[in-house]
Amino acid sequence: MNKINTRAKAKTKTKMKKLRPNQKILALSGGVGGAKLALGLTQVLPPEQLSIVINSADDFEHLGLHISPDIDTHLYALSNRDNQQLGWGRRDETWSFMDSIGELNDEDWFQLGDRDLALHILRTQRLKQGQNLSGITHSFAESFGIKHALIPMSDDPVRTMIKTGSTEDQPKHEYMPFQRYFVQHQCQPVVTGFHFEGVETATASKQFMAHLADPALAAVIICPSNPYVSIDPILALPDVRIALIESPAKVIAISPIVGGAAIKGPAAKMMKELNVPVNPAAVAAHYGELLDGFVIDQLDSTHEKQISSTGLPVLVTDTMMIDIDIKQLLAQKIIDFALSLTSSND
Ligand code: FO1
Repeated sequence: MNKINTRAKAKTKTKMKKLRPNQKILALSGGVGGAKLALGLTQVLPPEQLSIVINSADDFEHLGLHISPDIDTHLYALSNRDNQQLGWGRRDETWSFMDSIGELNDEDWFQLGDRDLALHILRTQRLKQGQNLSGITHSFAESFGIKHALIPMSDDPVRTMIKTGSTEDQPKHEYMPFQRYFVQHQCQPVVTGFHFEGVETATASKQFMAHLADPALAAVIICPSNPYVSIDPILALPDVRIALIESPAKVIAISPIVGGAAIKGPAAKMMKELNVPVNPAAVAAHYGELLDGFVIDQLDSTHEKQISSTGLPVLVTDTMMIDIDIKQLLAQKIIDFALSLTSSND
């Protein structure tokens, strides 16, 4: 090959930066959408290079049990135990416990499967014994053969409360606990705001803050979870937002809104009710100065200009994680995108 061709070839071949062995990545995740990308990331990065921080503000006490839905969704998704139809709970589940709860006319609006029950009972028992959510989650992950660190955002109680507006058939609720909104009322109430009870006095978990302070941290990936009720509780913890802004690590978010809708859950409905345009640009604006890069689906390529004109680099790609290969491919593209943003001497 003559000189010119070699030079031309060199120019076109974009220099793909590889994650150096000592560099680390932290994912911030919430419900189902987040867990899908988290799974893809675990297929691409070894445990020593990827940890996952999970929203714990969906937690609640129910039938005397401490339930941690987003943590459990990740425990199941990352150990191939998840119920792919429901998006939550376990596959091959049975519901004898719930049948008995129904027979006894007690609260059966929140479905607890017989297999799923074990996590809630053991978590409640261990919390009573003085263990914290981080330690309990670590031991569950180990028992399920999960090698990557699953880190609750906080070991202190933080509870997402939904502020609902009043409509003709719905009296004005000041605040409704998240699971009542999401499950009992099937996300029907009109949302006018959010409150993360306890977040001001909570602290981010030790492992979470240690990762944010780690000079080896190269990127923070905000997974495509609901910005309001899955990611904002994490960002609302004291010192988290400032740590992210000051960290040299590149902060990348993936839009959970594709083609004017959320893949799963109430994000789009909430945006409509909050008079926020239901598009990726509005999600990027929601995260604001925190971001170094933003990933949108090719369906929304028309929004690329609007976002990049604010100075925010945009990656347009296929973000519909329909199977494990796409999850893995998307994970790799996001990592490459994050590394492409680091200046050459990083
Ligand atoms: N979601 C539902 O829509 N209905 C349920 O009955 C339900 C039960 C449930 C039990 C355990 C668990 O870990 C999650 C469960 N979820 C249920 C999902 C849960 O409400 C959501 O995953 C999160 O809180 C939102 O991300």
